Amino acid sequence: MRLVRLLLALAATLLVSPAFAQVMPNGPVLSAADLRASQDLSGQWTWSIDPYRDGQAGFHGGDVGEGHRRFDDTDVAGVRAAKPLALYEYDMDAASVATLPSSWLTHSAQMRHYQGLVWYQRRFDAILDPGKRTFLRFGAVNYAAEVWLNGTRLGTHEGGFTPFAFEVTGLLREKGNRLVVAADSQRSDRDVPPPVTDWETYGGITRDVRLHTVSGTFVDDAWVRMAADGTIAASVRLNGEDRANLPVRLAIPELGIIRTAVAGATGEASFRFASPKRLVRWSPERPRLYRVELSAGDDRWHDIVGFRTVTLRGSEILLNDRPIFLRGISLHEEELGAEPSRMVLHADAEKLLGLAKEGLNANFVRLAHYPHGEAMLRAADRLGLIVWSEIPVYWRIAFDDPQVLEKTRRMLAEMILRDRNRAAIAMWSVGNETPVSEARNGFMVQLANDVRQLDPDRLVTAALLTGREQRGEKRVVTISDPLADAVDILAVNTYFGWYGSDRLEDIGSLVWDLPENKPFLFSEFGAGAKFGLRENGPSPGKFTEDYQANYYRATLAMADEIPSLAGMSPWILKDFRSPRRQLPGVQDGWNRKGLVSETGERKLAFDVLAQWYRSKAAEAR
Ligand code: GCB
Repeated sequence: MRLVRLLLALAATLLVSPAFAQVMPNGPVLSAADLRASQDLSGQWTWSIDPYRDGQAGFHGGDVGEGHRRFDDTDVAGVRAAKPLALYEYDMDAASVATLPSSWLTHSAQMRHYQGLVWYQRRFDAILDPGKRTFLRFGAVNYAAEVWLNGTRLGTHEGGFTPFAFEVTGLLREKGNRLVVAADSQRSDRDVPPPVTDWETYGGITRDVRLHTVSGTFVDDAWVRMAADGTIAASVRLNGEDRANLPVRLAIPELGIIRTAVAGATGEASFRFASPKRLVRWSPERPRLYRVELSAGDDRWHDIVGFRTVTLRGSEILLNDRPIFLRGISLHEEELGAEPSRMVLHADAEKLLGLAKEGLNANFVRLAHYPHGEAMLRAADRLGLIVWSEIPVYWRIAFDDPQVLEKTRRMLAEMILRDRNRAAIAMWSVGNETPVSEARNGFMVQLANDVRQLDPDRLVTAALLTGREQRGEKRVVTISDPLADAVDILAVNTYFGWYGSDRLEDIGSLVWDLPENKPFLFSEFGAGAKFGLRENGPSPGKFTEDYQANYYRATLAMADEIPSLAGMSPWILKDFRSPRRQLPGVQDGWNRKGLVSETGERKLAFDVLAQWYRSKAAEAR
């Protein structure tokens, strides 16, 4: 028995030890894939629902090519013309057409609330390039995907917000390739996020699908950054048979930098050098970006990268060695408009982030509650917004299941590997409001350790849990979460005056008792308001713009009294779809805590926060 206990204890230490093997993406990384030349497979796809999932197995069995298997490379109309008795109960070539990427929610009225399996098919021609390798990369498929090309199964991916790729060299033909994707939005309590969240599940192929043709050996993973000590560093991993001992050249033309390193036996090369004097560091005021180029063999890679440091000094966050107060706002990945479809293209991202930056005087965004698309991260880099990026470890997930931990670690790695060249990102969050238990603590500490391994120059955070206690006359709020020890930045969501029975006039007297050695953020606070619902008078009711504005005034007054407060990201920029919010005439399927409505009209509280941020910005100058 003692031995068993000992072994269990050992297993537990291994589980949270940083030395424990990193979980990595299953396929290639394809860093900065969005800047590589590619064949864009966006556009017209056919789709077909499959609520009973029999398109996967096919229940007729029997003759090859007959039945239900929607991934088969079969010209159904052709076979039926030649064999009138052949039985098919699908024809992907003749199915309805939709323009991707986009969630299926807007494909037709019937799809608005569909959850389950949908088949998608894209036919395309390809240029075959002997000697080169081709990868099929998906920006995101929500929630799970299984993929076939010309009848060959390429594999699966789980997790609705991170990219994945398959090598398809040798599987393509010049004409009429048939790419089939089974996209399944159904989640169980073993999935991440769990089935119930406070946002819309936008099922489907929600980000770009592209074919990348690269040379036999190519730059797969390239991490270029300014390290915390101010030096410039790059870590490169080549993929391909000729990778060993291959020279890798790094250039930053605008800075006159050219360096060469030779890859080791497994294709890894690294660079580290002092930052040149004339380098302009990235900041919200001056979001300077540089083109960074790598070449290895025949491969040419580039990314557009900013250089800055993010460090801590006690309870202060330092950007480029200077304290910064994070004037933030949270947002979901949902475009402005009455019928969003999680189709956040560059213009949509710029509109949303422009509202934050220009409208609110923000310098920070919390991209909740999952990794947003590359368009959003690129826009944050360009516009100068510091980013909190997170994985959908939300509320209660199956913390005691090792397989859930494994897939969550993979999601975390996929997020970090995709985005670690984005200067905008200052911190990775490992979760939101997860209820404390032994299993959860170990799970979350493992994630925090993974972040430190994959990206030691950034900060780790999570939205933690608070507790409240009466100490004499004082009503005290504390952080009642053991995860506080494992993160660099303490953050909590607070809704006093919205949820619970506190009156707005009382929240100013709450005392926050916080550890002084770490910065503290309000990762959320907010109140619902329906745009246009006004109630002047001494005590406006909930869901009025007036109540929301008063709530912001009271919460900001409380914030003014917290010395270690290093920033905030109130909840939320824009009203967002949430199926659990159904108060008729007020919510109608929307979480109304936006500072603007779903179509962008500003509520009163927008100006309250904008003014407060304006004075914060003035103080900092
Ligand atoms: C929270 C959650 C967020 C919800 C929000 C709300 O604490 O983190 O996802 O949408 O509260 O509106 O209740």
